[in-house]
Amino acid sequence: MDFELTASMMCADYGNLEREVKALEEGGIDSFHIDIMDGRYVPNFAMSLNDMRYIAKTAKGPVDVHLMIEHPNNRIGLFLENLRPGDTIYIHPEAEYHPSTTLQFIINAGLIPGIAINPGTSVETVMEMLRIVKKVLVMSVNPGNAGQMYLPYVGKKITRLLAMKEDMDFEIYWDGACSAEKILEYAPKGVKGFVLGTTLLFGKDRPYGETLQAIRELRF
Ligand code: S6P
Ligand code: MG
Repeated sequence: MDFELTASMMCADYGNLEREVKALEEGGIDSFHIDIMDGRYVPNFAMSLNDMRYIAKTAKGPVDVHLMIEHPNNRIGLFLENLRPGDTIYIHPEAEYHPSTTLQFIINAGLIPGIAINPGTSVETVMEMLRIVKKVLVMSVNPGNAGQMYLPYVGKKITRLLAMKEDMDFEIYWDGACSAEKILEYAPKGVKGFVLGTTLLFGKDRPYGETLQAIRELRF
């Protein structure tokens, strides 16, 4: 089955970032998920612009930058100039007055435009942006922290988005509390990728390669 696995790097060992990137790549990760927070849009700080720069430069594969910041439009250039075609930037539409302008900057820079949809954000409020973006990151936890519980009401929204994705030409990615059970349930339905954090990948005393292989070998 064709699905992507992305490592949530805010859950990685910061003391050994280079080793972490290498171990994940050798273990078969498809891409790196970089959570950028400003302490305002969400009540936390995670990775910084410099962390993103370092990982984007060190990694062979693509990076997905998840901006949990107010008014990303004001700062989008800082991210665009440090990324490459094939990399993705997700913004939260409710964090910007004119999110379609920000998305257009991302498109013009040759990167992949995405939106992240909070558990409490409905499909209706982002409908027009679904026509612009290539990726939709569905948050199954409230944004701001790793290690949270899955919010079951998000499942209905994923089902709706799955029914729209062909016509509107976007792919769906899962972010938050991603377990093997969720991959087993949602990969066959058409969710394209899964962000792996503390639930499945990090802090397990198990080599990343083994975990990733076990996920690829899940019996659907
Ligand atoms: C949350 C962030 C996510 C987390 C991820 C961690 O604000 O956007 O990307 O890092 O959810 O995974 P887990 O398995 O610890 O929830
Ligand atoms: Mg994220």
